[in-house]
Amino acid sequence: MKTVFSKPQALNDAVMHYCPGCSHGVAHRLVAEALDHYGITERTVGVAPVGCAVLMYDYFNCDIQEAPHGRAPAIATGMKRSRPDLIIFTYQGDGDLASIGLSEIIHCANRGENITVIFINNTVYGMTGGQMAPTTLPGQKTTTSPYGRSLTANGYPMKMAEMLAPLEGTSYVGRMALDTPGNTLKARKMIFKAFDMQIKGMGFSFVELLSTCPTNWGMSPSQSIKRLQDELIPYFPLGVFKEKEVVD
Ligand SMILES: Cc1ncc(C[n+]2csc(CCOP(=O)(O)OP(=O)(O)O)c2C)c(N)n1
Ligand code: SF4
Repeated sequence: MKTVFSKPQALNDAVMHYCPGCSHGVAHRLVAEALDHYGITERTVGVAPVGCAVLMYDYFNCDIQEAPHGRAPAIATGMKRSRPDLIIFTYQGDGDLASIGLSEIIHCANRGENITVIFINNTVYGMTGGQMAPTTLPGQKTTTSPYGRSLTANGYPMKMAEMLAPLEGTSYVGRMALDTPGNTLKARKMIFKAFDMQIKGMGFSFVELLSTCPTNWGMSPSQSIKRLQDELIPYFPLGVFKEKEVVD
């Protein structure tokens, strides 16, 4: 019988701990498909965040290194500089990357470190109970903004892809949503491209994935997809913000 669909080889058979309807599992799969596609699992090291994906070492068949909160880009920098033959990616949430780790990610991108960053933007701190994140939308109620995010008190949501794209060190910057099959395939293409940039030595590549957190949004999985489409996508435009021309 011909196999038409299977689990990527870069993922093992462990049952994931993510909540029903959470995007982390889909994002893991897309990264694993990229590792399979380029045949790089054996020489890839992922850097895990502090956040719900802290346990990602349980799921990937490549090596995974844990990083303190927000410090994945610094750890990844050290690994890539000492072992440039390895493929290094970080996988970070919005609390991890855009709050405590904001300085790390900006300097890493600006230095043009030849690594790939997968950024999960679900507009909250998921693991710790749904606190306001830098990406929380105006008026969004969270456990630390019970009356809704106030622009006067809390400022504007961070648009990380738009912030990183103008930096000279970045080779590829894109944002996609994990809502429909069509957008998920576009996200897959972006993730493949980001790894391809690293393989070709083009410097820092970044893919932001608009994601769901049904548990902390207080919604069902299907309501969460609708919120992603109605509220997140209009605020965080989808697309490729930068793609450097590959030079041999
Ligand atoms: C130095 C430090 N500060 C705070 C924490 C607590 N903490 C653990 S996970 C987390 C938030 C993670 O949220 P996010 O990065 O958005 O990832 P998600 O869980 O939504 O995937 C925080 C604040 C910590 N572990 N270490
Ligand atoms: S708390 Fe949110 S981000 Fe964490 S596993 Fe559950 S749905 Fe996913």
